[in-house]
Amino acid sequence: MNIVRYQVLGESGAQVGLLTGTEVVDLPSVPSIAYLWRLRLDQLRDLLTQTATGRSHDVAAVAFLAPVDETTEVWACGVTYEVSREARVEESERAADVYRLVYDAARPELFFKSVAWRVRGTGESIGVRADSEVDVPEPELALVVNRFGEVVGYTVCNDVSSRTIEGENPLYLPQAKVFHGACALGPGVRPAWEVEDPYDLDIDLTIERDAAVIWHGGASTARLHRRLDELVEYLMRGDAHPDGVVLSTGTCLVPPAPFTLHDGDTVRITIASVGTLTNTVHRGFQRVSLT
Ligand code: DO4
Ligand code: MG
Repeated sequence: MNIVRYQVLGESGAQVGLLTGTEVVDLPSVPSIAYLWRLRLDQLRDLLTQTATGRSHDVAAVAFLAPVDETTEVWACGVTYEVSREARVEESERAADVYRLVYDAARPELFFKSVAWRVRGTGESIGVRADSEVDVPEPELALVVNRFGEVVGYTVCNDVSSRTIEGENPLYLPQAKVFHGACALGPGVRPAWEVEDPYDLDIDLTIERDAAVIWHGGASTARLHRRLDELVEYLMRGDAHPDGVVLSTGTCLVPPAPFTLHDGDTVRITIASVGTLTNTVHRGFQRVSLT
């Protein structure tokens, strides 16, 4: 079962429901997905198993939206896998030590990634900056954390990043990480109680160009250098997240330079037991209509 945000094709407005197999069922009493992250874990579990459901739809009749809304923010962790540490050391000649140091430091690297309205869902485009030459997807397991700091679910995050800008100076990190189309989440949220072991999930990244696979890699959350509860604890210790928060746990796959994403590439990330997030790349600023 996945908790999903979606729009029924031909209708307006986002809805929250449950995806099982190829069927999506409305949760008419749930006004937003953030509403669920204001509940305690046991209350959420009761609600999802006992609440009355509404209309059902075939997946072909809905468009999935990013599973984040209202004031829920997306945060991310950095350099939580050896692969990420080595990639940053290699790209940043003058400041390589900061990445070596943070990998072993008690305090993890955490950074703000996105407000809800900017996040792209599966099937939507992701962006790469026009002023960057080397741009990569970062496939990551993301934790959905409720307002009480409990992990209530898991989703897939693409922490799209500019290696050009990040490699120039670590102080440019916000520009390398936060821009139009830089964050995608989805397709839904797998409840925490359905994921047996979050430290043993295969992560698979496939990038296609002109209908051919041009990069493919696989890894596992077993290589995570930190505990998930430790990452959540650092995120919650200095701040409140009244609508819950999504915390992406860092990348274990970085396509090596000179690989860069091109306009029109398709990026597919699959995390076992969680789902598959698929997005097409758009280079440069693409205006969105704000409603
Ligand atoms: O330190 C820069 C960001 C690292 C990151 O996003 C990652 O390791 O996934
Ligand atoms: Mg990352």
